[in-house]
Amino acid sequence: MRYLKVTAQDRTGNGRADSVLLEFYEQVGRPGEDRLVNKAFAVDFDADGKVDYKMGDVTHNGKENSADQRLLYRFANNYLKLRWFNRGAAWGRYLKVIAEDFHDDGAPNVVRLQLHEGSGMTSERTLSAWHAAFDSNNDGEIDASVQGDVNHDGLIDKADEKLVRVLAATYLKFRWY
Ligand SMILES: [Ca+2]
Ligand SMILES: [Ca+2]
Ligand SMILES: [Ca+2]
Ligand SMILES: [Ca+2]
Repeated sequence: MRYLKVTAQDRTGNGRADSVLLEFYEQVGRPGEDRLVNKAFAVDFDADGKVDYKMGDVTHNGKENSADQRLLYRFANNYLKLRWFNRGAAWGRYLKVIAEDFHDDGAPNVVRLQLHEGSGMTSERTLSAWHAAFDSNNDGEIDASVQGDVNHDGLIDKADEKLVRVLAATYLKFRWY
């Protein structure tokens, strides 16, 4: 099974995340033995919510080009809106993204976004919140979602739904499943 781990940090201590690290993992063997296969990162130097620098081959085809840059930019900018980051250089808070293919036809039907806090990737105890987006008819477009307060602003509204859908849709374009 493959999954993406996303960790953001507020290294400058201004209360907003300034870096987003994407780690693409493959689950092999026992929990904790997962293999890190690919990495990408984005930096928002001035913490204005718009990524200023980014690097990584998020489509995993061995080439880094404008498609990677565009996807990474979209994903990281939207991730910043979650406000799920670590103060300083800590790693306890992260998002785990998994796509599942119910029909086993190569096209995922659900993208799960699981917010964790604490150590241990597989432990249910570290799960803090989850959201999910669905592509029920296999056309590659998200058509439904289930979410809570995704952007942590105290409200559950259209903005949360939009955020889950764009993160899930972008994740599907990473083709990490
Ligand atoms: Ca910026
Ligand atoms: Ca690429
Ligand atoms: Ca669909
Ligand atoms: Ca909200």
